[in-house]
Amino acid sequence: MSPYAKQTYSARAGGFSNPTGVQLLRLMDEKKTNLSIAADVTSKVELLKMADQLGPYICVFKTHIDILSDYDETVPGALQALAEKHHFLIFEDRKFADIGSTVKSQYASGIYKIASWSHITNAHPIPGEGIIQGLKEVGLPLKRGLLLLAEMSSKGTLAKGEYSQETLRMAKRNKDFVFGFIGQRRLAEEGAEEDEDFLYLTPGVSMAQPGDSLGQQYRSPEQVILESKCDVIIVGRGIYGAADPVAKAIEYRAAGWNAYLKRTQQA
Ligand code: 5BU
Repeated sequence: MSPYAKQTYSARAGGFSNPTGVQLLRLMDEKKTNLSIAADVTSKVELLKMADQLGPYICVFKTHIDILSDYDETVPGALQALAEKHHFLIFEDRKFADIGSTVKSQYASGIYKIASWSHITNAHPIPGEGIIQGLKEVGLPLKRGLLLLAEMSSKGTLAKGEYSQETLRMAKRNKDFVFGFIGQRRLAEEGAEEDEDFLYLTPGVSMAQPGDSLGQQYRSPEQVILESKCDVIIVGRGIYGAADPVAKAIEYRAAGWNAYLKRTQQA
């Protein structure tokens, strides 16, 4: 097994240089949760209500801020206050994918000014390493952290094989800013043992459905944490689409946490 997957989250914190990565690893053990909610709602009242109600059970609150129909500049401040109240990190799932110079402006400026409020964001490695450099120039002075999209959960994704391998190599060269991946399994360089630790955050998680009608593919918390050795389960409709989202969040949190306990207790 991966040498890192056997260790507790907080024990792994020492191997990370990015401050957001360190903070996330510690808070997961403190709060006993590896659950992230994908808060894909289109109204700010619903978004903030979700952050307040589910905040106690999650480590990361994942947003798509550009789907809000009624976004205004009070939203980031309100989200940050809830992040402090409930002790979670905010992850704007922006999926940057342009040249370094452009993503710098997209991250710092525009209506959303993502870097000013989101602890974590992510980027496709498709443009090459300049995308990391551009985002880093904005994010690192603010102590932000970046995830690279190594793999996707959707059917037919092109992010696989050598693409994912090169993504891992890019991350290794940028550990000051890149602390992990969006992916479906832990990665090691082909033919080699894993020699550097990263966090793996994994969407495409449901305990009820195998997928949706638009290519999403789901796996269970056990498959993600125990079999694929990922670290954080990201759940959207499985929680906020339920009749009682708080009760569902408690269920997913327990499933994710128990899988983690089993994994770390394995010899
Ligand atoms: P769902 O309702 O649990 O299917 O939502 C999944 C969320 O994760 C949604 O916000 C997607 O944008 C996001 N996602 C994903 O589903 N698969 C991926 O590979 C990546 C992000 Br990257």
